[in-house]
Amino acid sequence: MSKAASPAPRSGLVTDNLMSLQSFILEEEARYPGATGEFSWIISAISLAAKIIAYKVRHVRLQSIVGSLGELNPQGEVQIKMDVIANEVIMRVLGARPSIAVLGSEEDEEPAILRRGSEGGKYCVLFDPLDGSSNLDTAVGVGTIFTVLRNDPSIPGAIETVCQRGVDQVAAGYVLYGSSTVFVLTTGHGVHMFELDASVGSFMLVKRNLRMPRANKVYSINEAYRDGFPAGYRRYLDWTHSNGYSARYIGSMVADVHRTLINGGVFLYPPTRKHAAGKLRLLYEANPMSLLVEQAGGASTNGTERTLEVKPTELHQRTPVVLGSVDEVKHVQAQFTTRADAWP
Ligand code: AHM
Ligand code: MG
Repeated sequence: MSKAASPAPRSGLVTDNLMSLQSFILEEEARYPGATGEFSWIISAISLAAKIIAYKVRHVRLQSIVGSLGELNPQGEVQIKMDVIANEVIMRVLGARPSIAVLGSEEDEEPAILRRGSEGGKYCVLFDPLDGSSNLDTAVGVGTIFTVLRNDPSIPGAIETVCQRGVDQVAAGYVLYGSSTVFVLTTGHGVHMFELDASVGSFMLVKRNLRMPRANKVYSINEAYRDGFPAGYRRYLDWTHSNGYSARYIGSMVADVHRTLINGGVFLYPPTRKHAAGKLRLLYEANPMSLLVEQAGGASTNGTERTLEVKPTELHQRTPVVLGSVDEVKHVQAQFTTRADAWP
């Protein structure tokens, strides 16, 4: 049904016809004559994985599957069992899609080559299967973050293939497993939000073209690390304290960025004593979130450069993160006059 033929919305309740993520992607794809549908299959696979993970996260305590396996991931952190399960679910669901060339995960040291370009591998997917999983013990929201990249068949190595700048992402998004399960997606034409309706088993569109507020006096940072932040971040915090700001920090990036997208404000993970280049990963955490934030009208920087323009050199590369409402990011940047203000 065309939009013009839609029934008139009842005031404040219905903003659009009911639409599932599946139909939304098909509609998007129809805008590109000659599209083969392969891209839609990837998003559909991610949404299937998200439904499986959402179910498992919800039952995590009942089934007593939270707990350390005692293994270390490539960053030297103890893996939590639910991370492994989420990773496995995404690998298996995406691995079955014939257009996927390379899969890269926070949980695996090396990206996995599934198909060469000559075998039909057109896309690469990088993801953090369960970000913030250490929060599962306390029932805090956790999430999956993903990015879809093109596979350049002329590049032989998997790492070189996936080390693409954020501006070249084909699509990016996250799934928040919170009080509801929310799927937020961009294919470079705005940001769209879906919620899992468990009764029909589908993600339903709840917000098309989400725009984030231009300003909101809220900052989100682990202030306990303050003494180890570069000078510009410390000055910024002093400035917020005398300018009527509030602090909100969950410690789960997907949940913190989701709140920032909806309410506005700024989310920061600066360089610290422990992590001189910041803790968060450029390719599958900062880049997808930066594309979403920019597509919603916000901004994202690593302190000296627009995050989406940084040329990565490694799959698990870390980066400082400052993202959120345009005016709030500017207030942070106003404190960076020399490089040493932003980097140790
Ligand atoms: P993880 O990938 O090990 O789960 O760590 C990433 C998480 C982010 O979700 C969150 O923004 C950050 O770590 C919180 O770190 P900290 O506890 O140092 O504030
Ligand atoms: Mg993570």
